[in-house]
Amino acid sequence: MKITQINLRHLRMTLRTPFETSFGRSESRDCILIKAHAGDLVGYGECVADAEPGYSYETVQTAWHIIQDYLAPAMLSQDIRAPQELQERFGFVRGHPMAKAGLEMALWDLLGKREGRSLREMFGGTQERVSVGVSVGLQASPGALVEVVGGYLAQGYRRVKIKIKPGRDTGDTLAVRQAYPELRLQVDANSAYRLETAQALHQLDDLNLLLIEQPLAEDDLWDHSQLQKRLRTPICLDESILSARHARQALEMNACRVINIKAGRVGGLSEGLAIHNLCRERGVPVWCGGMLETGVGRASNLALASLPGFTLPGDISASERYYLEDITQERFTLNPDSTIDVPGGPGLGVSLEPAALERATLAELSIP
Ligand code: OSB
Ligand code: MG
Repeated sequence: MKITQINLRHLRMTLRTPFETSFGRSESRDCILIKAHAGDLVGYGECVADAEPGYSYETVQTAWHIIQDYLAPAMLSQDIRAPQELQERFGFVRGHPMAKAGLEMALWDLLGKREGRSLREMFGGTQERVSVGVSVGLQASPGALVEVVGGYLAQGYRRVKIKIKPGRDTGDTLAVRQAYPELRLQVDANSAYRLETAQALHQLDDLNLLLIEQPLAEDDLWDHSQLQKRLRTPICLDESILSARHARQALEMNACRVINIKAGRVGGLSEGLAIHNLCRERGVPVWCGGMLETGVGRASNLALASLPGFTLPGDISASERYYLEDITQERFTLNPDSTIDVPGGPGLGVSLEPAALERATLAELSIP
C-alpha cells in the first residue's frame, strides 16, 4: 500500500448537550479527520485529540504538528504492508499516541477497502452487534442526573456510566442507585482523586457498581494497586494504560481488574488488539472506551468491540446521543437490546457527508 497524499481537517463538532467531567466542561468536540490517498482509494482516520489537554497532553494542535512534520512524511510514498510496519516507521516519535492512532486507522480503512473486507473481519471479531452503554457527564444536581439517566433508560440503554469528582461522588451515585436499584452502573473519576483523598470511593463500594474507572493519577499504577486492595469493586484503568506493556504491568501488580481499551490512547488499533489478546489470555474483562467520536471513530470502536474479549458494554452510544449533525452518511442507532450493529462494509464501512464535513471544518491541510 503506497500512500501518496494525506489530508487533514480540523473539525469542531457541536455537542447536543454540554459534556462535563472532572477535568472540564465542553459544548463542542474537536478532532482531526484524516484522509489517506492510495491510488483510487481513500482511507479515513480520526485523531481523537481534543482542543484542550484535559484528558491527555495531546491536543489538536500538537497532533497536527506531529503528523505534519514527522508522522506523515514517514508514512508517505513507501510501501506499507501492515499496520505493524507503520508502527515501526513511527517508532522514532516518542509518545503522541493519538496522532499515530489516527493515521493507523486510515491505513486499516485502506487495507480493508483494497481487500473488500470489513475491519471486523480483519480483526477476527466474533460479534455482529455489540453491547453498549452511555456515559453521562456531571449534571447540575443529583436530581438532574437521575432525570438525565432516566431519559437514556427510556431510549433503551441498559448500562450507564456517570462521571464523578471530589464533592460530586457519593451523593450523585447514591441518587442514581436509589432511583434504579437494578441498573448496571459504573463511575468514572478521570484521575480526580489521590490515595489520600479517596475516602469517598470507599462509600461507593457498597453501591453494587460494575467498576470504578480511573480514580487516581494516570501515572500512578502503584497507588491504584494500594486502593484496589481496599475495594471490593473492580478498579478499571483508562488514562493509565498507554500500551500492552502497561496493561501487563497493571495486572501483575493488581492495580486493576478491568481495562478500558481506546485505540487513540494506546497509539492505534493494533496496540488495542494486543491489549485485548493479553487480557483474554488472562481472563481479564475489557470494554471499549469512547472519546465522543464522530461516525468515523465510532465505526472503528464498533469493529474493535466485536472481538470476543469485550465482555462488558462499551461507551459507544448512538450517533444522536452526541451530535446534531454527524459527518458520516451512516447513522448508528441503538437496538432494543442495548446493542449497536457493527458495520459490515469494506474497511471502516462508512462514507462521508460532504456538506456536514464542510460545515464542521476549521482548517485544512494537504501533505504534500
Ligand atoms: O474518560 O472515558 C472517558 C469522553 C472524552 C474523554 C474521556 C472520556 C469520555 C467519555 C465519553 O466518558 C465516552 C463516549 O461516549 O464517547
Ligand atoms: Mg474514562
